[in-house]
Amino acid sequence: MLTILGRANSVNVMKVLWCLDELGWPYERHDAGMQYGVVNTPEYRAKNPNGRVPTLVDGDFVLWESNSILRYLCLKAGGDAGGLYPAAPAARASVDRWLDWQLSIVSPAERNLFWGMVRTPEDKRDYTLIDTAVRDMATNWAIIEDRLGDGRAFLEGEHLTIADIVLGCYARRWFGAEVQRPGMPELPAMRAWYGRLEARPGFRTFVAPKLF
Ligand SMILES: N[C@@H](CCC(=O)N[C@@H](CS)C(=O)NCC(=O)O)C(=O)O
Repeated sequence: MLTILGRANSVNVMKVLWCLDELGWPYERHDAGMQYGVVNTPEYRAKNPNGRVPTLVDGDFVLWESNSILRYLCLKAGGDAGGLYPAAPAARASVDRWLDWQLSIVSPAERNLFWGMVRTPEDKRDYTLIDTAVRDMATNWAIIEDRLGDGRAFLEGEHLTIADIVLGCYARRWFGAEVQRPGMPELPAMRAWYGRLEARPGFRTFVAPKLF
């Protein structure tokens, strides 16, 4: 049995739960992180020295970094993981590029928007930081808008891949009522793609619920 350690309201845990849902695999999840603690215990740190979530435990194998966990699950599924992770080198690298982009560009740019609007009381918010994040993310989402502008259904073509799962979790935060700010651009192709993600049961169960 696979075990996921991590609170369900973490964007990085959401990715993994949605991917497991797409694969249709059973697993256990145990709360850890933020209000649940656990991550600073010696037992947890022995598994994940960063004290972050998620951590995957698969028998004797322990893995941290959510995007690496997604890749591992798909490799374990074999082949192209039902289309989630294409096997041909160029197609796979193309998916991987979006995962790396999320980690290197999107996540740092988006952090102050999410933390400012969702995890900070209104009277303590720094709207300069929040609106800088809005502008930076508008630049990033313009790349996605352009990518989807040729009418493709998903980021890598006609099939959902783990690139859509990873960026779909951040799109949920962007489109959510919780973070709306003046000056957010219309992104019609991205909204249509987002509508296709909302139709996935794994998205509805693990990603759509109210942010907190
Ligand atoms: N790059 C890591 C980031 C992990 C991370 O920062 N997780 C956050 C939650 S999204 C965390 O553990 N925060 C501290 C906590 O929950 O206690 C990954 O993708 O797994």
